[in-house]
Amino acid sequence: MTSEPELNEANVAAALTTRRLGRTYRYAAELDSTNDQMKRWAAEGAPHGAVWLADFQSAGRGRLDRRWDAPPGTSLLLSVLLRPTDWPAERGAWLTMLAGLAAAEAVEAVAKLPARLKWPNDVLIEHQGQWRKAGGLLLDAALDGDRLATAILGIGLNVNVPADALPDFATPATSLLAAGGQTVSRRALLVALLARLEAHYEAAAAGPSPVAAWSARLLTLGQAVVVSAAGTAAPLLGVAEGVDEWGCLLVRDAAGQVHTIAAGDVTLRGR
Ligand code: BT5
Repeated sequence: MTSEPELNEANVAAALTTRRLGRTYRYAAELDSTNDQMKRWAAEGAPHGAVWLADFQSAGRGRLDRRWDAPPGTSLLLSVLLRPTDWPAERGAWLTMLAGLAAAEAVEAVAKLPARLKWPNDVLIEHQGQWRKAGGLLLDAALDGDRLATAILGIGLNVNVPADALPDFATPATSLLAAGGQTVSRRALLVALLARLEAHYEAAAAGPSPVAAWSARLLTLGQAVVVSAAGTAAPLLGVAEGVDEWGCLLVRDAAGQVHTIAAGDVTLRGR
């Protein structure tokens, strides 16, 4: 007898506490990429708050055509469709912040492990004294003129990935199991994640920017960093001094000049 999937439609519907997020829900044991499937579903009219979740992705994506790899049945791999009402395009950056906050809060509430964020889209958990990557966020936004039409928020979190199955990435990886030593309920984590995301989204839709709460969780700030930004030839060395309203990283170089980085990768120096 095969056991019933923990994250199938019926099991998730019975546990959800949200008003809209996850109320329309699709589960797949395996697919290519939840973000890619969600794009198709959005084009077919999926409503605000729809969630597509998979137990395994054969072509999970990071930014810039990088891969997101997770062994079957160990992780949270999902995409949330948001259809913001009258949001200016620049606010797209807020959505990655909201997802980062929600993911960190859900990890802390359910797994009881401290969580931080690394600019722009990593979720970090402390593992043997080192902050390691336990999750990543991928925003695919579509515009209608100068307004956001749809935003697909891809969220990958390493939950019960055994330590010896963690891939060897440039940024050291961990999972909640590897860091905390205990199996974590993926359903409880999903329910908490969607509840936090809904609360943050509704608060942001009503006005205030999430940037202060987000930057308070950013491990990157105050650190010496090396930034590889899209479109720049040489990496930038400096100190990450802060973020602006739209989530751009402000890096002061040795000559005292402040650079505003909209997209790129950051390595914390000396780590
Ligand atoms: C990200 O990209 O971190 C965004 C990852 C988003 C994944 C979710 S899963 C559900 C949804 N559907 C998708 O197809 N994607 C989203 P980036 O910052 O570019 O980081 C990618 C890099 O992270 C890779 O090049 C690897 O070095 C590393 N990596 C890949 N898988 C990882 C994992 N499971 N844990 C930690 N690091 C990983």
